[in-house]
Amino acid sequence: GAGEMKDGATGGPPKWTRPAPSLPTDASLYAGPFPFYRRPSELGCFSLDSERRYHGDSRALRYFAPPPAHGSAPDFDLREGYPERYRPRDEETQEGLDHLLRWLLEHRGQLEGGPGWLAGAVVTWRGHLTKLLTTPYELREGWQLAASRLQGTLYLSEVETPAARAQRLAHPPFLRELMYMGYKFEQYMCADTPGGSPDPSGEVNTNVAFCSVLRSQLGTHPLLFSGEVDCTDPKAPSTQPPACYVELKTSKEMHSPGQWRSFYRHKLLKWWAQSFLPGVPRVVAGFRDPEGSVRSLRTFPTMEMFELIRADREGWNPSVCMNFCAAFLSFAQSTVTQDDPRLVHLFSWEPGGPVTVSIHHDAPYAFLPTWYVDAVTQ
Ligand code: 0WD
Ligand code: CA
Repeated sequence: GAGEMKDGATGGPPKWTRPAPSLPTDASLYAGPFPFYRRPSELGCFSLDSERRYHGDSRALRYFAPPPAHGSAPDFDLREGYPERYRPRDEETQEGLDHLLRWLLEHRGQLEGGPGWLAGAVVTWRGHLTKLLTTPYELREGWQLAASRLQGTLYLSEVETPAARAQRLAHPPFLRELMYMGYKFEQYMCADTPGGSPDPSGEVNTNVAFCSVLRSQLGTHPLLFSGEVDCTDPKAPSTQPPACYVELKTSKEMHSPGQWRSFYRHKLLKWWAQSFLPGVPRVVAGFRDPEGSVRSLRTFPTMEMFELIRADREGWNPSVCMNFCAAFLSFAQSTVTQDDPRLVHLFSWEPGGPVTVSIHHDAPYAFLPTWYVDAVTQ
């Protein structure tokens, strides 16, 4: 683009310098028709076990086992077992894209889309894309995404911001318990076998994860991403993933229209973005009372969430989310021009400002592991 005129304080001739590239995030700039988004298809999956070891199969997949629909109201004590039966994942271990890269290394020879498909794609976690989708509406938490290009493919890996790290280390005990409660809800709602019954007597170990690997495309950007899936519904109309997957959430019970409004404006946006990306068709929410017991369940079909906020002038719009994400991917693709796994373009965003870029070499920002780089470059 055109340069910016810089007037030297010492006088003399004006110098033309290139403005630092940045991307605005104002929602008003991204209104307009919903962009092309290819129906997500599952390419494969992997599991992480109770010691966070990788397995190239679905052993960690659980089965949706809700209480009978016409029975009595649920009464799931989400605090039960805390803290003695809680095995939280070590969050100091920054895994970056490692598990996804391991899957990719083992499957890159059999990818659909034809030769060269991967070279034109963006590879990342679903959770990173969720943050991009919600950016035009986010007022509190910024993010940083590290980007590197290798053999054409653009890899995006989140970097914990200093503010997020400080917040995590200062987590008050009640927040740790609240995190536990989310996982405990999964234990009340899932069985280990299709048609089995939940067993809430065991440990809650958040090292365990089942991850789906998906292919999609946003606008002109082919995508390969992976996301953690809570469970599959053996009774779903379609048993074909991702249509059989169910996302589980907990939230506070609501009592007034104002509380529902606020829930639709803020939480439902995040739930929609997270499940829409991989094509997970429904979110089942458990609403907990002040004592931490789930007293009611409600299913939110992903494709119906926007209806709940459409009439709200201060609500969110899926088109804005997707158009912004597409604009970010174009911005990243045109910013990262060099193919070099040791070069990192760090995209940073804080609420109220634009996305900015800084350039780094090697540690601590480089995130593509040598075992991966060496294997794909031979
Ligand atoms: O290294 C990193 N910077 C990150 C790693 C950031 C985000 C996620 N991850 C890991 C997760 O642990 C997970 O195994 O990547 C895997 C897949 O992530 P995703 O599906 O892309 O992440 P996201 O959509 O943000 O979260 C999905 C679920 C969460 O469900 P809820 O209902 O809470 O949104 O993954 C779980 C959690 O169940 N999860 C985590 N579990 C343990 N530790 C974490 C975490 N830090 N983050 C998400
Ligand atoms: Ca969940």
